[in-house]
Amino acid sequence: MMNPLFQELKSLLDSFKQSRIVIATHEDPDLDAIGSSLAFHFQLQKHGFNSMVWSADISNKFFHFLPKYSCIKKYLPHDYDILITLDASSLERIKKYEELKTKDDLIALINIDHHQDNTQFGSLNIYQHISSVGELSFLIFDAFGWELDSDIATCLYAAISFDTGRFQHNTVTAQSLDIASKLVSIGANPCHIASHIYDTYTLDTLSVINSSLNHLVTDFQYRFAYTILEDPSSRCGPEVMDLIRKLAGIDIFLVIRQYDSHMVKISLRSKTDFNVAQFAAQFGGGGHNKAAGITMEGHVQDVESIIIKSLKDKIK
Ligand SMILES: [Mn+2]
Repeated sequence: MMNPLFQELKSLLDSFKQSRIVIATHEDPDLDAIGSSLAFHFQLQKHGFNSMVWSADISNKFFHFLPKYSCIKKYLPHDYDILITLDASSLERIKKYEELKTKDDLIALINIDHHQDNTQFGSLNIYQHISSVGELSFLIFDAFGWELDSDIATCLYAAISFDTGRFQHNTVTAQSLDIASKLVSIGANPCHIASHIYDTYTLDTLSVINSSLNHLVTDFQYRFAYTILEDPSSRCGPEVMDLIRKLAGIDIFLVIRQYDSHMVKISLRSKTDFNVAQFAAQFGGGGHNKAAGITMEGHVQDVESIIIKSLKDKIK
């Protein structure tokens, strides 16, 4: 028997075959966000729907390996009937969400996500505690009997492998690997995809990493470590986090990054039961137990003292 929420989505789509569908995802979208959005778009088109992917701030040039990547639109169409959000824990997480039609003006707002702090903002909410929206999308397509092609498989594989840190995070299950294996047999190329995701450093990237390592602060008593990226033009937060979290004897990692002249972004990772999403929530942030983020106004130095003091209080 089909999962009742999947069934509800299927019935809804079947009842509104002529509807115009917009697919949206969170700001500063990652590969789970974009890969899942494209996969949904391709499936909807194959099944006769009028769909499009909208992202007001799509910019990452490393996503170009994704099939038909350039079909993503930066501008919302004048009108549409159904909104599908993917990988967004709240509507506010979507860049320019103010421009979106509200639930009441739509046939449906379908919220598909895997963040534990999802606010259930949709008229239909499909949440699963699962590795990625890529994995969840596979389950939905599978339940619908919607066959995958190699483009869709590539998008979903990229989404899953990215959100699991190359199948290393504790969210990886036998099911994740089973799905990844199926995606590869349909045409996803793990080597090709991994190389496009990870072999992308420039000399600038290496220089930012170098300086962030030089400024690494470690506290082996409280078992946390962090570094600061002061230059807003350096967009290497994930690369720096990837590296510092390999440090043994530390459980909690932070990258505090000046995002623009007045905004700071903080990434948090935990290797223990310390819940970084809960910690982030007190500063208006959120995410998962082991990976979360905070956005705060101010300068990195001010934010640093507030966050680190609060972190130490919490760990105590
Ligand atoms: Mn995700």
